[in-house]
Amino acid sequence: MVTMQQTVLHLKESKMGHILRIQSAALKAIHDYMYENCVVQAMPVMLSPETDPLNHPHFDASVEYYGQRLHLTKSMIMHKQLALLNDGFDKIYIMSPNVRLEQGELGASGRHLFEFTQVDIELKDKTKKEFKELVDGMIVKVFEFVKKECSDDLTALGRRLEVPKLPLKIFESEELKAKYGDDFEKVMSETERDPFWVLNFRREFYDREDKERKGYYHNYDMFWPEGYGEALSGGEREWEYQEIIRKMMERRTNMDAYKRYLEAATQGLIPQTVGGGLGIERMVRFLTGQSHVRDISLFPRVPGEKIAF
Ligand code: ASN
Repeated sequence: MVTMQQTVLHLKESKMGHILRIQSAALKAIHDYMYENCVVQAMPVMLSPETDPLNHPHFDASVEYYGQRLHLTKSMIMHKQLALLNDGFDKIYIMSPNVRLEQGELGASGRHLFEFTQVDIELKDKTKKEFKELVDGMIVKVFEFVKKECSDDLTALGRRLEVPKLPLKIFESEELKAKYGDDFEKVMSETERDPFWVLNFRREFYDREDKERKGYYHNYDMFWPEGYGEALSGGEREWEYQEIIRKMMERRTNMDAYKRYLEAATQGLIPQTVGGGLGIERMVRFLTGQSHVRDISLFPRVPGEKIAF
C-alpha cells in the first residue's frame, strides 16, 4: 500500500523537474516531427463498446452507461484503423491514454503501469518499411532535441545520451530465438547500443499474417538498449473479413465483443494500414535513465499496488 505521505515525498522529489522538462522536450519533438511529416493528430477516446483484446491476462475495466457496456481503452488500434476511412488524410497519431488492469507480477518489470500513454500512429496504404522509417526519424529528432534543450537536466540526472545512428538495426525474432533462447528480448536489449527493431511476433488477430508463409507475421517491436526493453509494438494490419475471422477463431476471441468491427470488415470498410504505439513513460524512463516507470510518473499506477492518490 502506497501511503499519502509516500506520495507527497514522491511528488516533491528534486529530480522530478529535470524529468518533466525532458519529457516536455521529447513530446514537443514528437509533435513537431508529426506536423512536419503531415501526420495529423486525433484526440483520444477513453470509453468504447469495443477495444483491443490484449493477448495476455488482465482484469475487466468497463462501465455500464445507459444500458451499454463501455470499455476503458486498452489501445485505440481499431479506432485508428477506422479513422483512416476518411479520404482527407492518410496518417494519424494520437496521444492515447490506455488502461490495462494487468496482473500484479508485472509491477516489478520496471516497464508497466496500468494506466499509461502511448503515442499511437497509423498510416494508410503504407508498409512496415515506411512505418519504420518514420519512427526512426522521430527517435533521432527526439534525442537531438532533448540533448540540445535539456543538457543541464541530463547532467543533473547523470545521463549521457548518444543520438542513435540510422537506419536502426532490424532483427528477425526466429533467428534471435535460435541464438539466445526465449529470453532473446532481454539479452538483445542489454547488449545493443542503439534502439533496434525485431520482426515477427505471434500476437493479436489484427496484425497481418503472411498468406503464403503461415506463421510469419508482418509486425514488430522496437526496443530500447541498455536493458530498458520494449519501446513500441505494431504491425501491418489484416483488413479482409475472412482473415480476421480465421485469426479470431485461432485465438478463441469472443467475436460477440467485436460485432461492430466485424460488421465493418464484412463491408470491406477496414482500410489497409500499418502502425504502432510507443510508450511515452517508457521513453521518458530511458531518456532520463531511471530504473522504473514509477520514477518518472507523477502519479504512478503500478500493477498490483494500491493507489494513495
Ligand atoms: N498500439 C499498438 C499497435 O498499434 C497496439 C497495442 O498497443 N496493443 O499495434
